[in-house]
Amino acid sequence: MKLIKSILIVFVIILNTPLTAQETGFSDLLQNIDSREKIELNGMWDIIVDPLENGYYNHRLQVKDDGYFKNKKMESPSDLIEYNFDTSSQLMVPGDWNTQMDKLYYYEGTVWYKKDFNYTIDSNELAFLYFEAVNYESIVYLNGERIGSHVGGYTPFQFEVTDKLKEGNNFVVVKVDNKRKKENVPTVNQDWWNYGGITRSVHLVKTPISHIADYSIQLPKGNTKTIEGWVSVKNGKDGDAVNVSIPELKKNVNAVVQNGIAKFSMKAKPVLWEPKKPKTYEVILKTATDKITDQIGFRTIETKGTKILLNGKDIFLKGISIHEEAPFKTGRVVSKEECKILLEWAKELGCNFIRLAHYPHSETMVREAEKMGFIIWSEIPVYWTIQFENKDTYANAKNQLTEMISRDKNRAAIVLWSMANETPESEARLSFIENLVEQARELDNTRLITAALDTQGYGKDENLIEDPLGKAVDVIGINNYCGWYAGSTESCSKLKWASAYNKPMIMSEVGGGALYGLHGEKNERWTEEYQAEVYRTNIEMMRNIDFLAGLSPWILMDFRSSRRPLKRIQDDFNRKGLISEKGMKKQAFFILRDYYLKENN
Ligand code: GCB
Repeated sequence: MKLIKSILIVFVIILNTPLTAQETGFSDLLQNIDSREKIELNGMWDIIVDPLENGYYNHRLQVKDDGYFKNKKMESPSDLIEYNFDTSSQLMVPGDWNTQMDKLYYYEGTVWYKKDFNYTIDSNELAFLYFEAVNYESIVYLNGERIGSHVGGYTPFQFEVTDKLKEGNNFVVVKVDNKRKKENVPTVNQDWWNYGGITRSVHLVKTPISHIADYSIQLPKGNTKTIEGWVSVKNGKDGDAVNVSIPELKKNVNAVVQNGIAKFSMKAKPVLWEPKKPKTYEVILKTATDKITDQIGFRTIETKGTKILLNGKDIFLKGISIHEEAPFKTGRVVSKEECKILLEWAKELGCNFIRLAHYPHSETMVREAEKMGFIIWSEIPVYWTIQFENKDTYANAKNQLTEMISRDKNRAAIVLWSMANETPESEARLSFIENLVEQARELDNTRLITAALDTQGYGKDENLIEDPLGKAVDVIGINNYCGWYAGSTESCSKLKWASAYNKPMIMSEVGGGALYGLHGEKNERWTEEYQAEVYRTNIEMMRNIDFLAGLSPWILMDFRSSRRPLKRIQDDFNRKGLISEKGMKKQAFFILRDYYLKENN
C-alpha cells in the first residue's frame, strides 16, 4: 500500500484535451522575466520633447519615413538635420517625465526616448525587448526600424527582436505619447496625475530558441490538495517534455507538450499562503533547453453568502487603497525600496489587504506585497465615464485586463480582479463590464471578480445596493464618501446599508481630506480633526453592515492630482491620504489603526 501510495504521490495527468496557446487566452508575454538572463536598458535615455509630433509627421501631417526614430547624424557641414539625440536632454528610465523636469510638470504629448546598447549575437538565443510599462501610447523602433506599438499605460509588452539586432552597437527609440483622449482607458478625466514616460523598467530579455514562454501554476478553485496548471513552450514540438518540480514538497512531474502547451496536475498538500504566513515555494520548470524558477504561493479563495473565504476560512479584509506614487518625492514609484515604504506603512496600519488603485501596479509592487502577506485587489483603469459604446475602447480595456491577468496569474496574493471604478449606470456600461467579467473568468476561474460602484447619489438614511452590475461580480465594491462629499460626519454613524445581492461587500473607498499639520475643530474642513471624525463615524457605520467583508479606505498617502488646485491646502495633491506625501501620519491613521488592531482579528 505504502509503495502504491508513494508511486501515486507523484503523478501526471496528461488530459486528452490539451490547451493551445490561443485557448489560454494570453499572448506570448514572457512570464517572470526576473528569472531570465537580460540586459538592463534602464538609466539615462536621450530625449526630445515633441509637442507637435514633428519627428513623426511632415508638414502635411503624413507619417514620415525618416522621423526622429532614424537617429540621424550630420555627416557633412552642409547637412540639415534639425534634431540630435546626442546633444539633447536626458531622462531617467524608469521614471515619469513630469517630476524629472520642471518644464514637463503638466506636459501631455510626445517625448522621444533613445538608448544605445551593446549586443553580442548568439545564434542559440532569442532576444525580446520587454517594457514593464510606458504611459500611454508607445511606438518602438530598433536601429531605425519600427518594430511595434502598444496602448495602455500600466501593463507590460514585448517584441521579439532577434533578427533586428546587430553585433555591437544598437539603438532603441521609443515615441511615448500621454495625450489624454476620450476613447482611451482611462479617458480624459481622472483623479490622479497623468504621469508620462517610460515609467517602469526596460529589458532586453534573452531566451533559448525553444523556451518556456508562459505558465500558470495554482490550486484549482476550492481544492487545496492538487496543484495544477500549464506551461506554454515556444518553438518546441509535440511530445517535448516539460518538468515541473517543487523541491520543498518533494514533487516532480513530467508533462508533455501538445500544440505548444503542456498541462499537468499533481497531488500535493502545500502549506497554504495567508496573510499571517505568506508561504511561497520555489517552483522549477525545465525543458531540454530552458529553465525557469519562480516563488509561488498556494491558496484558495471563494465566497459563501456574504463572506469571503480564504483557504476555506472566513476572512475580514482590513485594507487600504494605494496609488503607485513615490513617497517623499512624488512621481511614479520606481524602485523596490519605494514599494516597501508604502507597504510597511500599510503593515503599520494593521492591514492584511491592499487595493492597488486604479490601474495595475508594477510586478515589483505585487511581488513585494505578496511576500509581506497582503491580500491584493488589482484593477484596470476602466474609470468613470469612458466610452462604453465604443468597440475600440472595449478592445483596449480587454487588452489591459488580459495583460494584467497574464502577468500576475501566478501570484497567490491577488484574490480580486476589479473590472471598473465608479462607472455610471447604463445599458452600454453594463454589457461592456459584463463582457470584461466573462473575459476575466475565461482567463482565470480561480479568483474573485469585483468592481467599485459609485454610491454618491444614493439616499441619505438607507442606501440600497441594487446596481445591476452587482449581479455580474462576486464581491461588490462600494465607494462612498459620507461626511465628505455627501452628508455631515454625524449622519454617517446612522447611515444604513442594504443590498439586493447576497454577496460580500467591500467598502472600497471611504474617507476625507486633511492637510497634515492643520488643526482645528472637527467640523472644519481640511483639518486633521475633521478627517479623523470622518473615519470615526464611518467606522461606526461599517460596524452595522452585516454583509461587510472588508474595506480599503481612500487612501494611504496624499497623491498628485491636477483636479486639486486649492492653494495652500491641496496644491495639486488629493489630500485624502492618511499620510502626507512627506511621510507624516495624520490623526485618522491612528483611528483606522485602532479599529484594525482591536477588531476583526
Ligand atoms: C473617488 C475615486 C478616486 C478619487 C476619490 C476622491 O471616488 O474613485 O479615484 O480620488 O474618489 O478623492 O474624490
